[in-house]
Amino acid sequence: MLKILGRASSINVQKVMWLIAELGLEVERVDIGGPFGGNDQPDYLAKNPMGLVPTLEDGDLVIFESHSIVRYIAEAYGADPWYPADLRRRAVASQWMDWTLAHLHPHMTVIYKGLVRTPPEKRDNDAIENARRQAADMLGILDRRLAERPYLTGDDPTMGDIALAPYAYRWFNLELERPPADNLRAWYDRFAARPAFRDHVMLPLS
Ligand SMILES: N[C@@H](CCC(=O)N[C@@H](CS)C(=O)NCC(=O)O)C(=O)O
Repeated sequence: MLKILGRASSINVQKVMWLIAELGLEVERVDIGGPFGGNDQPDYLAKNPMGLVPTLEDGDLVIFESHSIVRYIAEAYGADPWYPADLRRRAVASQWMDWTLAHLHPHMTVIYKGLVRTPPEKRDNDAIENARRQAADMLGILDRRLAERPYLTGDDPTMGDIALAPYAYRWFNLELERPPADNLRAWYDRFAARPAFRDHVMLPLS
């Protein structure tokens, strides 16, 4: 059985758990990180030297980095469309996964930590506003992409959407100014109707 080490409130754990649920796989998840701690312990650091979550254990295979875990599970246990059979669609899905970590995640982290985990009197409002503008620009790119197709690579969701859609949940549910993005909203609404997304991503923001 797959084992995921990481707290359910982590967006990177959520991506992995959402995919596992979509595939109907059995999994054991252990609360590590955040208020649960444990990620600074030698046994955890031996598995994930970054001391971050998630970590996947599948038999004697241990890997960290959420998008690598998503790619592995999608390929090892999934099938088309999550891990697209078509090489070109797979490359595009992979491209969006990398784009997410490089260009969206850093801004969303500043916004999320600022608005959810920092009391108002201690917030760096300039940093939050700067990150909001940059995230809005990135999500504008996504919105234009989604004008042409219902999901990132075409008519079906893939591992690329798994990596990205959890940020849309946060974006649309935090108190912040959002430029119009009808295609992004329609794409997000499609996931919000899926039980697996509701169970693993649409959790209270904490
Ligand atoms: N690039 C890594 C980032 C992992 C990461 O930053 N995880 C955060 C939670 S989203 C973490 O472990 N924070 C410390 C903690 O939870 O104690 C990945 O995608 O897995």
